[in-house]
Amino acid sequence: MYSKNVLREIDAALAEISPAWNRPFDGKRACYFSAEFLIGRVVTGNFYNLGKTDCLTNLSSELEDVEDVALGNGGLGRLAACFLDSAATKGYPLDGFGLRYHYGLFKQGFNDGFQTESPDDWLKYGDPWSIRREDEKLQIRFGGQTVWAVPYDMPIIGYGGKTVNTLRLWQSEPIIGLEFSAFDRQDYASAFKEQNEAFAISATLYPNDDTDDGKRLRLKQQYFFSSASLRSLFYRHTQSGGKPEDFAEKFAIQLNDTHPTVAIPELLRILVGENEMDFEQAFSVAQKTFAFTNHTIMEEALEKWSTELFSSTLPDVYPYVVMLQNKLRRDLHTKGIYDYNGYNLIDNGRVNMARIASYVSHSVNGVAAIHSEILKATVLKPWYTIYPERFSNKTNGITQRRWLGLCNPGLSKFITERIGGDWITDLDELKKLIPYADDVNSLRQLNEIKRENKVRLADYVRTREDGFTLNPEFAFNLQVKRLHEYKRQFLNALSILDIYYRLKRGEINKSEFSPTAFVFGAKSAPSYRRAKGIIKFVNEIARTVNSDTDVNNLLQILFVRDYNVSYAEKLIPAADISEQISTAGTEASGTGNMKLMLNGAVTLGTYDGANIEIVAESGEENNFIFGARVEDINAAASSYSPVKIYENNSRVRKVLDTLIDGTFSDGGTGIFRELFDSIIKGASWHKPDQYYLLLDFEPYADAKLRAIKAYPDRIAFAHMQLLNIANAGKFSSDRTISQYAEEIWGV
Ligand code: 26V
Repeated sequence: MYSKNVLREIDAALAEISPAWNRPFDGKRACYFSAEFLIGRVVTGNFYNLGKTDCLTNLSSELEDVEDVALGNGGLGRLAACFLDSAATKGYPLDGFGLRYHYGLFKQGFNDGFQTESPDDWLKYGDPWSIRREDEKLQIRFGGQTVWAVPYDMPIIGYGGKTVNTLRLWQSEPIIGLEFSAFDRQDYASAFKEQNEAFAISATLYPNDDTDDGKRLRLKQQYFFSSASLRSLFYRHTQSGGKPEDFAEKFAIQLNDTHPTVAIPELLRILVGENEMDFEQAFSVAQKTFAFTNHTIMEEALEKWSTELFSSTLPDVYPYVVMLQNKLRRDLHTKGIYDYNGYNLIDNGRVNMARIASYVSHSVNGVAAIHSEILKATVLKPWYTIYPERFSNKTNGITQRRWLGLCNPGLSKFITERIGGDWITDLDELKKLIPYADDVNSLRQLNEIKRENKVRLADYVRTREDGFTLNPEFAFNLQVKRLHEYKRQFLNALSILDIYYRLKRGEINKSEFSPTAFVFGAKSAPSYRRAKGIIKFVNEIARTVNSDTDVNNLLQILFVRDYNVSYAEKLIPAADISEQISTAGTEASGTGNMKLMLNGAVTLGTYDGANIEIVAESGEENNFIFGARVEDINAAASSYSPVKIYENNSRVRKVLDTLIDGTFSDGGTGIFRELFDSIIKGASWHKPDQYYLLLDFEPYADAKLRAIKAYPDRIAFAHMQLLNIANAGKFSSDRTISQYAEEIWGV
């Protein structure tokens, strides 16, 4: 909800930025095509960037009532939002293009510890930042269906307000004229059916970020926004006198994962089919236009569409996929390659989107150093073999405006008092904090700021989590991210249970153990059974431990409800320990790890994704790194036997058995037995313990205890925390976006 005061300030802000937003620009622009933008509260970010910090303080409680814009699932969508902020701040001409979902990511509730979902009706109280551009709407055709694509433009305001870029989100609407005939015939059923089918295209964000379910509606969404975006750019280009063959000189298009990759054959269709360009030239224009970022190596998430589905949904586009496939074979022949394995764009009756993107782009990148190497060595190896010059790494980043300036005013002030305020637009400035890591007064102050953030969080949690009272004297251990087996929240849960039983058995001395609150935040895809089982398991452990007076002066466990960007802004500034425990080689980068580092949490993590670069910057001695590396896992794989570990390790047995011995109840769903089996037995579609929880169990438990035992030396711990903050400069998305702009887009 927007209060009158907030709306008045928004109007003032819109008036203030209007000249910058409408300023004509005729250089090259970069375009970020993304199915997701996970922005959070637009109003707070804009007030911050416009320097309206007085509004942020004076209207803070009214701003709490404003809905998040949650048009994304997790890391990929949030990265898109950080990039927009950074580009506008650095003055790069970068616009975002995506879908205006009527419902964003579902809101999460709990019922008896199980996740429930309800719709995110974010438009209920209006969308004061967006402008509907009625005059720029377009018709989009799918086989037999035609719908309107109506653009809504949102200003993206850089810090200081000098550059204002645009986020253009497309909304689908029925073409009413077509349906009047049905009404005339009094054929209401078919008239409404057409209407609903048109609205359906942009109605909801798909909440799974784990499996490619190959649904027709999702392909329609992808084509809908990709085609509309491309055509609006092409129209702008030719209207201002540009020639079709010069398109790539005016626009660089970054494909955020494969979701917008259908833009590639669509551009070929526009150039060849509508502008009579020859195919080879069109290919060259497309290749100069597009660049591709991969965000996951998880096989299940790599998009492949059945040719039947693709060609029936997009009959005008499919022929260009076939033409690409034919050209690819010719290209391979000139290179002397006749084995198409790993290359076929249409493979086994399926259109492989990552291959199309790798073929028709001039740039392919991963999102952290290790991930980019894994891409070259595995998933995209054939493409790296023939086009090595295309491949590069662009380590992710986060915007320090939202993830420090806005969410942690106490720490921001601490920093600015010591090194000035230039870090807001130049995060490498934080290095100047290094000397303060040995200044006891500063470290005491840092601890005091953490404490205040914990108190603030505890107040918030009390109102949001049915009176649950976090103890701000505890160390706060945080694992916040989407729920996935590869991220291993289950391992975290098992390790907490292990600590609990060892405390009770006296194996861990209570007087040596420092009180710790374990906080989880995560949404599971609604159809992801095991992930939902893990949520229930954590909630069951929490109920037992929190009510056990033997230990509840030492342990607290909380799974927060409906973790989202705004909740993250409260949780992250209060964290001491950042759990980043994915199986080595599975987390492409992670970006929550960077937010936590920047807010002074030490990393308890594996050698995976950007964790590797994080500890390279801040020092292994200032973090708690453990477990198998990618090479270790590859070496262990063939002989790995979780059953043996289970049989030989009584601690492992004790905690795993709670799933099947009645210690905890899964409400008769059988999901706890399934979780147990996923480790011990496997299933038809996976090996037992495919994410190597038991392999890392002991090293993890040890590292965790070391971190917990380090906490009571508050000065030594704050020293590590301050060195994490001081060395976080690399992880600004300002750095990342400059690399994209200079090394890929040429803007
Ligand atoms: C995947 C899929 C698969 C098909 C069905 C719909 C759907 C929707 C979203 C996704 C996203 C998966 C990719 C993703 O979010 N990757 C994350 O990207 C972050 C930013 O680069 C990175 O930090 C995380 O490590 C990575 O998991």
